[in-house]
Amino acid sequence: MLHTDILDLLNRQINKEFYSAYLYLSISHYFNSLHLNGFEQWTKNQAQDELAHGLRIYNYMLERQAAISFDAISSPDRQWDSPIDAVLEVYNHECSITRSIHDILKAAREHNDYSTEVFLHWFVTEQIEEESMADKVLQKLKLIGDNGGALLMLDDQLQKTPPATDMQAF
Ligand code: OFO
Repeated sequence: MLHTDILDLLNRQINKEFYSAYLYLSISHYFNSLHLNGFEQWTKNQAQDELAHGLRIYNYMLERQAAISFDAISSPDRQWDSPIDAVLEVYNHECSITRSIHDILKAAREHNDYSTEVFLHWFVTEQIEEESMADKVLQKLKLIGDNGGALLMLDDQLQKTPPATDMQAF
């Protein structure tokens, strides 16, 4: 039986993961409007990954016979001033998700919930990757500045990024 603190945090995390999917999809839509199809594909793949993250927690909670709540998912922004602003939002968002995962891990430790602690290890590792990828794109955009040709080259590179694989587990 999950402690009520853990139950609440995991339910909130499902909501955050689905919000993340919404956010990535909204950013993907923004990139579509700019005809930056590599950025569009990258963020669409990320949206799929986020759905898989939410489902991963959902399945864990089912296994633990925990009560699952389905709270409303907030609307993400729909417009950004520039590609760099959109990617900065991705990066900041991933950092906030990392903090959120760490908070659940901390609570699991406080309540001696070893199962949840082990379950969360996958997410801790995943967040390193998510932050790092967003940061790499962000740093490249900073270097690119107003150089349209270089932006198209990065777009092309992102087009070749392999699709999300997390979803395959479900
Ligand atoms: Fe679920 O990792 Fe991004 O937000």
